[in-house]
This record gives sequence, structure tokens and C-alpha cells, in this order.
Amino acid sequence: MKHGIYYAYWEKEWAADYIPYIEKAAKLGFDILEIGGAALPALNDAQLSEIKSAADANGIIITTGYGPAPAHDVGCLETREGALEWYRKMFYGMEKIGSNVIGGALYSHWPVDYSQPINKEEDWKLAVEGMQILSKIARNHGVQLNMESLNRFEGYLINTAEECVKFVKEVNCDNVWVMLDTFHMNIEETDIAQAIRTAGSLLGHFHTGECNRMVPGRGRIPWREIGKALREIGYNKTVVMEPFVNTGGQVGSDIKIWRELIPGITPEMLDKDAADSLAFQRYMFDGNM
Ligand code: LER
Ligand code: MN
Repeated sequence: MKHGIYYAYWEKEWAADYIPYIEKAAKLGFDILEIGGAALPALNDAQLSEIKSAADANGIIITTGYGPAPAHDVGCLETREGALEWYRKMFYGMEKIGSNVIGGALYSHWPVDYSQPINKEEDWKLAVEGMQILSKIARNHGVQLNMESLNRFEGYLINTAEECVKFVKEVNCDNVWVMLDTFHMNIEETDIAQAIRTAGSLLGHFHTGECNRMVPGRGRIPWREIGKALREIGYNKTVVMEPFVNTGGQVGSDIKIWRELIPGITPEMLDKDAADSLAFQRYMFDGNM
């Protein structure tokens, strides 16, 4: 497995200068840096190639994460055309920086606005249709789309591995895969290991985080069981930890971090926590227990 970390662990906004994080991820021993897709359409070719050069020079694989803004919802007929146009620019940017894996609620928007009435059945059909169109655009750029299963408070279309498998099978495109995140699974799945087995060979990308979104190893997620299930299904792809501990900014607001999870944490401690967690995760997932 390749192990990574999401840049937003250190940031308060969804767009950032990724180059220092590429260097930091490499220094801390990660194989992958996951960046935010939101920033890519605004970057020019020179800026995009700088990111690629930094990744190559540091031996870092770049994956992309995106929680689509309501205007980028391919499952909504009013926003679909504009959303597709926007994703075209994002996939172009991904290709330029050498990132071929993206994950998130790409089939909808995030976080969901629950002040509006929800029609899951109708939206499911539109989301399947939207993803079939998006998959063709992604294919032109060599991009694999991973459908993240989210907890009920952040999304309503795909909440479990079972629903994610059903969705991916209905879309039926070879670049559309299942994506699971231990933070969301902890809320929704009856049996986390069984959920991983349900995803099986359709699992394309995996997010890790504790029940309160701290780095893996600082909480009570059953990591040993998860590692065993991942090895059982022969998962050998990308695992990206997605911890959030800082309050403030759009990141703090979207992720709902309303208190300092580790009071008084310094930038040095953030880095040490990430490196310790990486060692823990490699041991739990790649070890022979
Ligand atoms: C949000 O809760 C999350 O897990 C992100 O990966 C969404 O894009
Ligand atoms: Mn996630």
C-alpha cells in the first residue's frame, strides 16, 4: 500500500500553495500528498508544472481530494453543465501535475445543505447519470474517480460500503471506484471489516482518520481489524490519512472543528503526530499480524 496525508491537516483554507506540503510529506516519510482539487482550475501551466516538478523531485505521488461546491454538483440538472465545464479544468490540472486519482463526493455536493427537502431516489438516478458523463471527461485525462461514502450528516446518497458498491455498479464505468473513509464508516457501518470486504476489488481509494478526526492511532478505530480486512481483499492501492485538528477558516467550518482537539498543539507537534501515525498505520496495514 502507498501511504499519504491530506494537506488540509496543516491548513485553514481549501486552496493552498502545495509545494511546501510536498516537501513536508516527503520529509515525514509519506509516499503520497493529497491536495485539494478546488485550487487547480485557477493555476496556469507554469504553476502546474512547478507542482509536478516538486512531486517528482521529492518522490511524492499526488492524489487529489474534492468536496464539490453546490455549483459543481453533476447530479443536479441546474448545475450539471457548469459543473462539467469546471471538472474539465480540474482534470486538465490533475493531468498536468501527474495526479490520476481523485476522491470525494464527486457524485453530489459537499457538505449537503439539509435546509432543502431531500429526494434520495430521484437524486440517485441523476447522480448515476452525472457520473457516467463525468467518467468520460475524466478518462480523457487518465483520471480515476473514487466515490466517497460519507456519514449521514454530510451526505445522503452514499452512506455505506454496500450503497457505494451498488452505485459504482450502476455507473458501470471502469474509472469509477468505491472509496471508504474510516471516520465515516465509524458512524455508519455495523461492521467496519465486513464493509471493507463488501467493497472488495472495487475499492479504489481509502481515507483514514480517528472517530474524532485525529491522526490514526490516537483514538478507538479498530485499526488491526481494518488492516487485516484490507490485506484479505488484497488492497494494494492508496491510503491517505485525513486528520483535522485545527479550528478556523473554511476547513474548520466545513469539517465542524469547534474546539482545539489537541490544546496548545504546535506546528512541530503536528508534524511529529503525523510521522508517528504513519509508522503506526504502516505497521497496522502492511504488517503481518
Ligand atoms: C469529509 O468529511 C471527507 O471525508 C472528505 O474526504 C470530503 O471530501
Ligand atoms: Mn474523507
